[in-house]
Amino acid sequence: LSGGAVAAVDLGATSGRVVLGYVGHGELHLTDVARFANAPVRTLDGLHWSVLELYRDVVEGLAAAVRQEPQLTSIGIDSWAVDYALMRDGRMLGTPYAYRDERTVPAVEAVHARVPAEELYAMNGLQHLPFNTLFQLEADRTAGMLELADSFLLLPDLLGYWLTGRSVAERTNASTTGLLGVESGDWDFALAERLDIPRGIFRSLVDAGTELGGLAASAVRGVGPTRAVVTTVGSHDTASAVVAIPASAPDFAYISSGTWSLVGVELERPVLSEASRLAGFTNEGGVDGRVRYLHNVMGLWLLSECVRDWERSGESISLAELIAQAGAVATAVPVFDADDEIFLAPGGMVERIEGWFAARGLAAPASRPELVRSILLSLAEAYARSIAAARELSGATVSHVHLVGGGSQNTLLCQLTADATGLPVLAGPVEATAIGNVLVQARAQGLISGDLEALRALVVAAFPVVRYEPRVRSTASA
Ligand code: ADP
Ligand code: LRH
Repeated sequence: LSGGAVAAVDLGATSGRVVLGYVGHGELHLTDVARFANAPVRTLDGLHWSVLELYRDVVEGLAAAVRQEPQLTSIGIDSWAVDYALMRDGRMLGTPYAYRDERTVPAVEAVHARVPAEELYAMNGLQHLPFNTLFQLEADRTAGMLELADSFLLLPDLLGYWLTGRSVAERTNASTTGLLGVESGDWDFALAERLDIPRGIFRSLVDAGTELGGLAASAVRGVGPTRAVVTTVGSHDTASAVVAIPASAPDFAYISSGTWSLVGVELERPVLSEASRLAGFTNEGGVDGRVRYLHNVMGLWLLSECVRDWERSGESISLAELIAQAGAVATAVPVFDADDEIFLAPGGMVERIEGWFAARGLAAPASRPELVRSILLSLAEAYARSIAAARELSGATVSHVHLVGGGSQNTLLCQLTADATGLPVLAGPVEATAIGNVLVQARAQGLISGDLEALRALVVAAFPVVRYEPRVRSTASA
């Protein structure tokens, strides 16, 4: 094992980054190379991702990485799940939709009419989310777009294709499509046939840690000459985040807290019971064949959309100040169901939260600090419910909670989570996703070795966590 440098491209629904990771000789060290904003664009036909802009940002970020580290060995890409581009003869057909687009509303009904939700869960093990890829493909099918396509590529696979010319389907992210057999880990062609999705559009599956090859000439023009190869990682961002949980014992629950909050446990085998389906638990594919048994909680999206509302009216908002003010609220605040699907679409979040209370004849939070506290408390309670359900449904033992991602910087959220779960919360690292991305490609390239526990031991040593103990609950702390 020689040690060396790799680049992680991590695209979140609100921002993307390119990070250099130095790995080897027992060390793990990350430095930021580029950060860029990401937001969907609404056009006449719906909500889309600006993927060309993302690709340009990625190429510019990689160019900076190669300048900084000419000996760069490898590049790995992860992003949010489920979204894809339709392709024909190597060309992208139209601009990919963003998962919050509402075109899947009729598609959900159409899919369930062919394959009832219970049956679907037995096959794919996924929490029902209206944007799971199979519903989006149904919307494309009825729009006549699917018949034009010869393949579909999830977004990290699309970027990997543009960089190398090789088109594959990385397995962790493929598990979020709803078209991967939960037991087999392979495309479920029988299910696809029932949904009239042509077999030919599925690319070959590869595991995280597969070398795709060097950069295509078109990519070298932007990145510059490099010997680095593109290596698949847990290309579903949550899969990469779970790799980098700084766990030194197996009895943990995790919360990957960013735009979404993904709350659950790691298992060796899926849980496919009816109770699990009804509780909204997903069995996503993890790196090294682990199962990410988790529930999608609406996440800090609730807060960032409120901030967007306030900023739209010309105010400039400091997140740190908002959190400090919410922390100083001494009276009890009301909580709402952070899981309610009414919060999925963008825009008008303050009004929608107030509307949630009004629809139930309840008083909404009376001031902005109270609203922010209410959001964080509602999230903490949703986390606690999900962790309790994960334990009960899977039989997993949980003695503490790891909270990673951007949300781990929110000290109030971390404390409220400890209080609501009654468990110690270990917060950090903030960049767990990029770290997991770095570790998996570094292992594939022979810079490090070992199972997930060995990789996590490196994270434990390199990224100290902040510990929050549960406080005894009182009205004033609610
Ligand atoms: P994603 O990968 O989904 O884009 P991140 O893991 O980057 O999400 O987390 C983004 C979230 O982290 C933001 O919505 C914000 O609420 C939170 N966050 C970012 N910076 C801070 C900070 N300094 N203090 C508290 N919260 C923060
Ligand atoms: C988090 C995430 C999550 C998916 C959602 C679409 O970024 O990948 O795991 O459910 O985005």
